[in-house]
Amino acid sequence: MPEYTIIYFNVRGRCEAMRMLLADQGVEWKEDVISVEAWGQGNQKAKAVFGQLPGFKDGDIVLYQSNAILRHLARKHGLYGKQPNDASLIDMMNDGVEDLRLKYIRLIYQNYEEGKGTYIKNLPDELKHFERFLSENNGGKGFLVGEEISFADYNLVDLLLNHLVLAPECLADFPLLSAYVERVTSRPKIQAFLSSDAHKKRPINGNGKQ
Ligand code: 6SG
Repeated sequence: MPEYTIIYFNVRGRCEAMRMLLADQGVEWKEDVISVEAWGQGNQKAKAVFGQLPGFKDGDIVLYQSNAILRHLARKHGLYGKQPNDASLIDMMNDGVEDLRLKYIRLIYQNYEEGKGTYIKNLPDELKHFERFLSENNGGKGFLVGEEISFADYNLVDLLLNHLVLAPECLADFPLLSAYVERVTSRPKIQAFLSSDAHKKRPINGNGKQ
């Protein structure tokens, strides 16, 4: 019996990074899929701490807030760095990923048609920060922080994969980020997850835009 349950809509959205993390760690989980109709009835929303999903059940606790869930899993599965300052650097990078994710979500849900061109034009100014930070750790040949994968890596790679759908050429001028996405997504368990129906058949976003 899997001890973990993801409670979310049938989208990749704010849960695909945690799914990649769990798959890569060889951990099983259950999906409690909430339909738009069920959500509209309001009971689930009333139960959720901030009236939103995802929720995440781990034994006796139910957590909300996707980044708190990622951090919870990182603490439990050793994905929060090894050296004294690693956790702080990993937090910093994850906050940077969240800032870009919010811009992406705003584009997708609020401004897709009018905003897409400008968003793509400005994307290099967002991505360059990640490219530079990556270059400073082992010449960009490893992970964001330290020598092992962290929850921020899963979160960044998931967001970059979404951007490669939005703008297939967006990493062309970022050799380190391109190689990093390739390296992380070719980890055998991630590759298996990404080629499964559980990933491929789940829409990226809730409104059909991508
Ligand atoms: C939406 O914003 O999925 N939660 C979303 N929407 C429903 O009533 N800071 C936290 C976090 O990091 C943000 C949570 C997030 O966890 S995520 C939520 O709960 C609400 O507010 C994006 C997502 N979208 C899928 C969904 C939302 C709108 C359209 C499709 C559910 C299906 C249709 C309407 C509601 Fe729907």
